[in-house]
Amino acid sequence: MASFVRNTLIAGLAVGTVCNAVAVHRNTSGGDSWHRFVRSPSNPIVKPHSILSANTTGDFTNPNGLLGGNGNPTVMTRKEGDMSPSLIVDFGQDVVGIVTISFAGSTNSTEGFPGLKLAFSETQQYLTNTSDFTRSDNLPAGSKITNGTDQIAVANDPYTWRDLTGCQHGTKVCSDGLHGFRYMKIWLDALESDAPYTQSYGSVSISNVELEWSAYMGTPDTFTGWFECSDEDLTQWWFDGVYTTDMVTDVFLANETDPRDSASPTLQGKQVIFDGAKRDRDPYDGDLAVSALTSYLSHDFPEAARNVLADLADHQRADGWIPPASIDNYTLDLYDYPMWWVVSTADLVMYTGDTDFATQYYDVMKKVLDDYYGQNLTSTGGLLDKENGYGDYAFLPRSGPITYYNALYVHALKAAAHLADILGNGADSKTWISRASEVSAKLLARNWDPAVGAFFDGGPCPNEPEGTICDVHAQDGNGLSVLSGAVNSTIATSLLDYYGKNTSRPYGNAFYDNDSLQAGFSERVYAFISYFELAGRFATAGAAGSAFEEIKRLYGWMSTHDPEITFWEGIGAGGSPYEEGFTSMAHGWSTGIVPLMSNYVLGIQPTGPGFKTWQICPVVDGGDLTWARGQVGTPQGPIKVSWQKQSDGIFEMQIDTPEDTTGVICVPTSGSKNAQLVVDGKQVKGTTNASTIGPIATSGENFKVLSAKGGSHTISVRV
Ligand SMILES: *[C@@H]1O[C@H](CO)[C@@H](O)[C@H](O)[C@H]1NC(C)=O
Ligand SMILES: *[C@@H]1O[C@H](CO)[C@@H](O)[C@H](O)[C@H]1NC(C)=O
Ligand SMILES: *[C@@H]1O[C@H](CO)[C@@H](O)[C@H](O)[C@H]1NC(C)=O
Ligand SMILES: *[C@@H]1O[C@H](CO)[C@@H](O)[C@H](O)[C@H]1NC(C)=O
Ligand SMILES: *[C@@H]1O[C@H](CO)[C@@H](O)[C@H](O)[C@H]1NC(C)=O
Ligand SMILES: *[C@@H]1O[C@H](CO)[C@@H](O)[C@H](O)[C@H]1NC(C)=O
Ligand SMILES: *[C@@H]1O[C@H](CO)[C@@H](O)[C@H](O)[C@H]1NC(C)=O
Ligand SMILES: *[C@@H]1O[C@H](CO)[C@@H](O)[C@H](O)[C@H]1NC(C)=O
Ligand SMILES: *[C@@H]1O[C@H](CO)[C@@H](O)[C@H](O)[C@H]1NC(C)=O
Ligand SMILES: *[C@@H]1O[C@H](CO)[C@@H](O)[C@H](O)[C@H]1NC(C)=O
Ligand SMILES: *[C@@H]1O[C@H](CO)[C@@H](O)[C@H](O)[C@H]1NC(C)=O
Ligand SMILES: CC(=O)N[C@H]1CO[C@H](CO)[C@@H](O)[C@@H]1O
Repeated sequence: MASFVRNTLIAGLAVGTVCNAVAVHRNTSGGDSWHRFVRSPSNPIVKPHSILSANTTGDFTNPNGLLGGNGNPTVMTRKEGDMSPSLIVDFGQDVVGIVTISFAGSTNSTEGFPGLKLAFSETQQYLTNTSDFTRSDNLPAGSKITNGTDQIAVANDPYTWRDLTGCQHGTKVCSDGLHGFRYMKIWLDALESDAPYTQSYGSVSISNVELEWSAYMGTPDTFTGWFECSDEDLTQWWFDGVYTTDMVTDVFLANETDPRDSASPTLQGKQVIFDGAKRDRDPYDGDLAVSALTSYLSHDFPEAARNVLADLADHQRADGWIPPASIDNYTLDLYDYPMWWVVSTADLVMYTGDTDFATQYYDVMKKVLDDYYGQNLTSTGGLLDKENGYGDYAFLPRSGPITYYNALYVHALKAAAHLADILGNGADSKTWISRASEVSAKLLARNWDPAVGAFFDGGPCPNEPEGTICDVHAQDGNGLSVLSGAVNSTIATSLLDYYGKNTSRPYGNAFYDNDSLQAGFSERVYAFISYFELAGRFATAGAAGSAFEEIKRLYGWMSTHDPEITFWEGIGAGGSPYEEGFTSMAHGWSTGIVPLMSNYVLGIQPTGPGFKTWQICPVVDGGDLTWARGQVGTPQGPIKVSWQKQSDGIFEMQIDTPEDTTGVICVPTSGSKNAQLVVDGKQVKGTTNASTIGPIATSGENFKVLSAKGGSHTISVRV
């Protein structure tokens, strides 16, 4: 989210007498030591990594030949009665695009070309004789063009086949086109229904297999922001998160997107950020609340997020509701996503400076907040009340005055109020801020559970009467109540403590503490909704340690389990992909590690549109980091931060910001009252302390807050 410090909190900088500058060892930021963490392929034609030799079966010559390296083709041969020759190509990491196969020729055994079948999977566990998921799987039986494998009739003369969506002969010999996958199984076989165009026997020579990368190519030269720290795992996960979002940043094409009535003439041909690489391949605005931040913080490419937000706003319903995506011709009923549209729109303005967008869609935003949700609020007496029939980010079976919807409403109202201030609509800002505080108070009064010290989810248990409250607590509402500032620091500390203790799993924090709503909920982890809880932890004094600990479980688990590197849509019992093979293993909404490191560990956040004003409030305690450095791109140029803890107990920070900007710098003092600050060689006194910044600004510890003009600053602290 876009957080901000109000003007009144910008402290004066009292410059004291020049004192003997403390000797420090500078570790200047810059350089390209981070290049080695970048995961993107370096060429849009991607070569496979290897053949899984243990999994090759049947009659083969030179199975590695199709890797293109040794000059001779791979030849697979099958005679009647033989088992099918089959091999598995491993691209080494999840990839997305159009597979091409160069054939050196084929031989018929009787009549007709030999057939090949292809099955794709992101994991070996779900790589069988059908793909873990393919486009036809999202179509009703009558409209599928495949039953889960792609088919090829291999011609006799050499040629290169491209995996396009469609059929070689009418409705026969069909393939589903673009795939997101790591593993591809190839075997010599034919569907009976593809006769007479293919047969299960003969011989096929393959000289090369490649992938035409279709998504954003995030090579080192495209990075306007980066991150590096003393813990190489955290550094690598930052780049893995970027790669995951790169994989879902792509052109919207009707034949490559979710086939469930998503093809939209207003999106066709435009860059968008999809939800997942394999599926659903539709751009959702709720997902952008994380994936767009990752995009802004890594590459200067805001058009993909902007296209999605504009298109969904252009499809606003008369009552103010905004569709979550183009699926079902813009009619999928999600209750929470219009609020995420507001939050994501505020992020767009704050990160990219696109105030024209805010002006153009201001009335849309007002209608969402005042008409769609505002009317509901009036009729319920003060809290948003979801009816059954509407879904949300996880299609949860819950209704009533749920904590999540109300905490998210507070979050959206505050983001909108900030935009209203920026555009000079002070009256709206006042209305929204005051509504946010009324909802916050009512939420605490109705849904707080003093027995455990956290919010109830807020709705009834299944088959219980309306108005009763089920004894379950959820991550979404609790996390957002902190991040939105709906609760004070005492309440925040209490609920974060309960939630961490009661839902900790080896692969993250579960999104419910109990299975009363649905079996398995207390074993399920969403990195998406975990992001808001984690950001809440970084923003709460004393809770940063629990954020680092949770991050290590969550991102550590995904990065070490197949397909590795990319971050999953959801994690189920035992740390498995939560919807088995259907699960997307590269989902942009799970890349919260990127904003967490850039916004909290480097501490760089916009406080005005396009970082014209900024805050730099790094969280340096709570984990085991000794240094961190990196940058965030802004329309005025990069903001660079580098901090390090010296062995002699001195903390040093170098900051480089564009000349025509201003901001506040929070200098961490680890709670010391006698901290000595030296700024650009002069001893200074900070005049504000962190407790006055409020929970959205961040804090993992105590700070001295300085106001600063753009330029380079070196700050050192002896505590
Ligand atoms: C300075 O940065 C490099 C990374 O390039 C790192 O290896 C080194 O440990 C850092 N030194 C200090 C004192 O933080
Ligand atoms: C899968 O394909 C392999 C070889 O291509 C074949 O031997 C095996 O019987 C098939 N398995 C199933 C369950 O159809
Ligand atoms: C192989 O079968 C195809 C399709 O029936 C046919 O067009 C082609 O001529 C055959 N090739 C040979 C060498 O017989
Ligand atoms: C490949 O072979 C290995 C070793 O036998 C096995 O563990 C793995 O499950 C196989 N993978 C697939 C996709 O069949
Ligand atoms: C899928 O399999 C079913 C059952 O064998 C068959 O009726 C249907 O035609 C197949 N569809 C396609 C597209 O191959
Ligand atoms: C989808 O259609 C476009 C033309 O609109 C074409 O360029 C592209 O290759 C097609 N993709 C697939 C996977 O067939
Ligand atoms: C989608 O909805 C719009 C507006 O209701 C309608 O005009 C259009 O024909 C629909 N498109 C499809 C493919 O059904
Ligand atoms: C809004 O409030 C009314 C109560 O008047 C309730 O019946 C309805 O289900 C609420 N939710 C929606 C999405 O309209
Ligand atoms: C936070 O709010 C609770 C409940 O209203 C109150 O009891 C507590 O004193 C407050 N704490 C602070 C630090 O304001
Ligand atoms: C959920 O709560 C019920 C009672 O409130 C309890 O019996 C049950 O063990 C809890 N289940 C889990 C998975 O925590
Ligand atoms: C700093 O915070 C403490 C704790 O809230 C407060 O008592 C003190 O007055 C604050 N100091 C300043 C200078 O604002
Ligand atoms: C696993 C775990 O920590 N369970 C706790 C959940 O919360 C209840 C109520 O506070 C405790 O009694 C459980 O021990």
